[in-house]
Amino acid sequence: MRRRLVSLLLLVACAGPAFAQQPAAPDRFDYYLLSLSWVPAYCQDAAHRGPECDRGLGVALHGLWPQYENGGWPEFCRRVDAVPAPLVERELAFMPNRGLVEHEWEKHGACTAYDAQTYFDAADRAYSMLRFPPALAAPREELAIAARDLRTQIIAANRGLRPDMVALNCAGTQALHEIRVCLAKTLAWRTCGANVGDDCPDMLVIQALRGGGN
Ligand code: U2P
Repeated sequence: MRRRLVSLLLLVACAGPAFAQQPAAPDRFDYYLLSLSWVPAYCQDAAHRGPECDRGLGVALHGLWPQYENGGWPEFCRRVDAVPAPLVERELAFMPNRGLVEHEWEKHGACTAYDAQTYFDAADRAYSMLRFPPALAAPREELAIAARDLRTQIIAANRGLRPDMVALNCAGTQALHEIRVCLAKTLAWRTCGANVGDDCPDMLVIQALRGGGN
């Protein structure tokens, strides 16, 4: 009896807080976080340098992430087949490289009830709904901008989008890394849930585009 109680307590302790990232049954989530990368910021980091850094990408699709209302997200919810090659090629119009397409499907897409085609159709649609403001059009030089002003520009460029639906992510630096937008399962923009917010300083920098631009 005593041993059973100890096992039970261990089980509860290992389960961790409610917002921990953990495998879960697919389609048990509340909303999506659409994550868009500012590619020049990633390419600044030697660890991320790859051929995608010569594609002149600005805002690229990082992923469409299932989220929990109270914070956190499920990940790697089920085993999935590889993304069909033609679909990977199609996604390169939105995403920086093949590895990311596969990774996002395995980690986040697997937590939807969709197959890869339907998941990426949804991700592409969510990406295509957004318009990008002048600050992100094609900066040829590094641009310093107040986070508040960038947010205002993003809202102004997208009718119906509100400040509490958008989070600016600087990955612990001064530089814009990601713009994240919250969406309902229907893909309509919605207010973000817990623990989704800005992590940028008041003044941030937007790194210059290299090459062509998008
Ligand atoms: O933010 C750093 C990395 O954590 C993962 N992340 C973050 C927020 C969230 O809501 N969901 C989530 O998965 C991302 O990991 P990735 O998909 O790149 O493996 C994000 O890059």
